[in-house]
Amino acid sequence: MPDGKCRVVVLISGSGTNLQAFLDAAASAECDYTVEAVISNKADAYGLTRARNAGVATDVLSHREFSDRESFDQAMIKVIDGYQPDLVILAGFMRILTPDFVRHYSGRLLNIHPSLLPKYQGLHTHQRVLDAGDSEHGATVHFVTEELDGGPPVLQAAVPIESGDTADTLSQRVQVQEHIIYPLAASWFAQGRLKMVGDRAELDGELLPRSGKRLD
Ligand code: NHR
Ligand code: GAR
Repeated sequence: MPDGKCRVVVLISGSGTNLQAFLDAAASAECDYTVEAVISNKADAYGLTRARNAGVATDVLSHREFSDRESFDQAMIKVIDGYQPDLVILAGFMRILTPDFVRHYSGRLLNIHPSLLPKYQGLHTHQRVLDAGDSEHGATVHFVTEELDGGPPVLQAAVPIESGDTADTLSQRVQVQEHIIYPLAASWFAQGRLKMVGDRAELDGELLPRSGKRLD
């Protein structure tokens, strides 16, 4: 990054609407990052089509072709590092990553999780929020550490829960926010303003709250 733009590699497993938000942002000349490659563990992920349409390199690495998580992750590291990324983005990437992988990219690995962390770590967050009768929900961008969904939060946005919401309507409302906060957090990183310091995120030299900065 000292010279030129921040090089981003995006990992996906599915439809890639968050990936699309990055591709759209990176298409602007003022953007501080470039999407160098999109890597999927699923050959039929629609996000691969989004990448090809944007002229971005793609790779598919199926976890099914590896005997264990360690060998899959080591193969991923080889492919990812071929693009010399400054930042690696998980965008609906659905495989838990090994400690070795996470350490290799420590401080330059971000995820977006569909809940107001630290609430609702893990899967099926929208249904769990409805079952609990909460009045708000949201999404959180966080640095990835060995602790699943437990790395330092950076930025979160909340949405109200409305009567009649289903997991589907709620997930659509949350995704609108995801597409705003994720490219924003990446641009902070690309500008050198966002860092992981120990178990906290730091923006412009100041520690962020333990649940990250809240976008209103
Ligand atoms: N890896 C580490 N080490 N730490 C995190 O915080 C991670 C991670 C890998 C992915 C995304 C995460 C989410 O935002 C993420 C964060 C998948 C699972 C999961 O259980 C859990 C959390 C997340 C993503 N995956 C199953 C597995 O066995 C497979 C599920 C499937 O294929 O549908 O890997 O929620
Ligand atoms: C996003 O809503 C993201 O928060 C969530 O998957 C969706 C991916 O959508 N991530 C997880 O649930 C991780 N376990 P996308 O492929 O359209 O960006």
